[in-house]
Amino acid sequence: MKSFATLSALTALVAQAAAHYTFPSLVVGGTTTPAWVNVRETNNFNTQAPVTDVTSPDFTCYDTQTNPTAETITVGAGQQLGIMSDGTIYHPGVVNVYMAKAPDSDVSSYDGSGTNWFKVYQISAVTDGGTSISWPAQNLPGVTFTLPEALPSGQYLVRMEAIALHVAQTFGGAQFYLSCGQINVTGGGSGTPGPLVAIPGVYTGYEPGILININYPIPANYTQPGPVSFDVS
Ligand SMILES: *[C@@H]1O[C@H](CO)[C@@H](O)[C@H](O)[C@H]1NC(C)=O
Ligand SMILES: *[C@@H]1O[C@H](CO)[C@@H](O)[C@H](O)[C@H]1NC(C)=O
Ligand SMILES: [Cu+2]
Repeated sequence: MKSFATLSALTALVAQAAAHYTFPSLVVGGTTTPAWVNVRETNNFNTQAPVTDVTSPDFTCYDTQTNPTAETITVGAGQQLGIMSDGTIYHPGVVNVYMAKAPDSDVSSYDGSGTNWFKVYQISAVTDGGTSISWPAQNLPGVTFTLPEALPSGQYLVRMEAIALHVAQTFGGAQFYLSCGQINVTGGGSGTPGPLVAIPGVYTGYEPGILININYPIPANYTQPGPVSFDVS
């Protein structure tokens, strides 16, 4: 009896580990950085458990217990930046990447507070009026995007957010897998990034793209959570 219970617990753990993920690495100049060097170590670094409360202090960078120190890596504006998981983005859902410029220009001492965040990249759902819905981010190992050329030079937090929607039909059911990297943007432009939001604050949890039954009825359309991306033009 006892060993059966232990085995069940173990099986559940393994299934959970396979299903969850973290985002511990960046990709700069084609090289993937080691885990938790340029990304702040998150509370779930060994459980991979998601954040489900969009108002929690952990919704910013999920690092309230790890007290992390990360190194800042330099990337040119207009260059590609990747953010990699420790497996794949296993669950159906969508991705947002936000950035925030360190107010005192030193990102290592910036906790991400304030209305400083703007979106730079997203991967949404593909819908066709209710016959099917698909999730282009699902099963990707990570994401890669181009840093806007108009981005002013300086130090930024880069926050990866993968929203898993497989049990999002009840409030608090959406699972947020997130982490923050530290980058030093060089050769930047003179754009004014925006619209700016605070994190937490950007979502209530009641958005149609967060509180959603993705299975039935098949959603006819999908509204990506958060502001529009910073216009790179
Ligand atoms: C950011 O890049 C500038 C320009 O190359 C450099 O002078 C500075 O030391 C870098 N800062 C960090 C924290 O990497
Ligand atoms: C689909 O569009 C309607 C009308 O704009 C909107 O009310 C609804 O919230 C959208 N559904 C989703 C899942 O975004
Ligand atoms: Cu999972």
